[in-house]
Amino acid sequence: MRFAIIGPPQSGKSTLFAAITGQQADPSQALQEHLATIDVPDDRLDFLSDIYSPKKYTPARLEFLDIPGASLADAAGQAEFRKRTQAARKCDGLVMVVRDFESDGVLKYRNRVDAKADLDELFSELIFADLEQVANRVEKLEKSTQKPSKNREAELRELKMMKRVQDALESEAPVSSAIENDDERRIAQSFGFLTLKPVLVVINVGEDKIAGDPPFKHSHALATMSLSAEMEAEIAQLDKDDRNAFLEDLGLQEPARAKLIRACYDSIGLVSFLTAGEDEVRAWTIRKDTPAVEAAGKIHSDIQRGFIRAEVVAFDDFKAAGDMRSAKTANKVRLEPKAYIVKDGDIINFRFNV
Ligand SMILES: Nc1nc2c(ncn2[C@@H]2O[C@H](COP(=O)(O)OP(=O)(O)OP(=O)(O)O)[C@@H](O)[C@H]2O)c(=O)[nH]1
Ligand SMILES: [Mg+2]
Repeated sequence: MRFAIIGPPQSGKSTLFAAITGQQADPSQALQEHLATIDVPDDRLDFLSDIYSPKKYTPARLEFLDIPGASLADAAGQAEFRKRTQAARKCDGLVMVVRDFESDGVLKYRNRVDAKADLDELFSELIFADLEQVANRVEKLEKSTQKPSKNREAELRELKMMKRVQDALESEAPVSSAIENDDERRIAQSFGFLTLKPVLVVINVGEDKIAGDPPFKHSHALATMSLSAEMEAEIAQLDKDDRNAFLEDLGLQEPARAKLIRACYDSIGLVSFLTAGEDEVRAWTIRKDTPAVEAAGKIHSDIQRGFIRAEVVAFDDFKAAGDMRSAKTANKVRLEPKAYIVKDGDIINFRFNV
């Protein structure tokens, strides 16, 4: 699962990328895309790890792609933006970064610092880009459905949907607002529409403003966070003890990066179930509402095939009990059938027989 980091030039995207990945930004590579795989921070996994001291520790993972900005102020910049944003079409979600910090050393996009206006402009641009693509598709389908063919029925259905999508975009609503069912979602996804993807907005604020609520929200965004990318990048460079001391000084519980990464994970409908033992403590990524028998298949097809029962304890119950034996004594460990819907944070031991 991959998230694209997009936004106007010099808004702090690469700085945020450095904070997320813990890598140092390399100014000589500022004009390039960067891709990195990161561990999803998970306190539950850390707790289990302290108990089991496993040989292997395997958290859930996400990928982030840092895309350089392009000015939307003129046609050449817009064309460049379209070109650069192609890579985002293959991503599962978007992180939009806009600048809300003052700094004389950083070139001002459009000669101003106006995060809200930058965000509106960016959303409009994504809508235009999708609209262009939809219009092409509609034109093509209108032609092809004139003639009889074996795909005609399916094409007529798609045309109907694409026209609905076009109407939505023309009234500045995102593609996601025009999708009516899973089939349509699959079709729309295959086109990589940008405004179909979940969006998280990051308002890159000055260090004096990190504590407050975000100064504004956008109706198309799933979540909005304000943070200081520069400070987050510095925090990411500290070792664990220094980091905790630093956060405590600021009155923060955790770095904003952890919250952002988890929000990304949630936004695409993913949850984790956990397995724990001396060999490995591990988070497994599944879609929300996945039945136990399918979750078992994530680990191994044999476990899915020979599924008998899932031994499940919710993480919070496990934590309250302190260990597996106490959780069992307290009747917190349940035996669940194939159809049981796995919850985020379930610790599972699958019983199977092949
Ligand atoms: N004061 C301050 N400066 C920042 C912050 N975030 C980034 N900067 C600075 O702003 C400049 C641009 O940051 P980048 O992260 O390279 O911005 P970008 O969005 O990747 O820029 P492009 O890739 O060119 O579009 C750098 O000099 C950063 O050090 C911040 O939170 N506060
Ligand atoms: Mg950059």
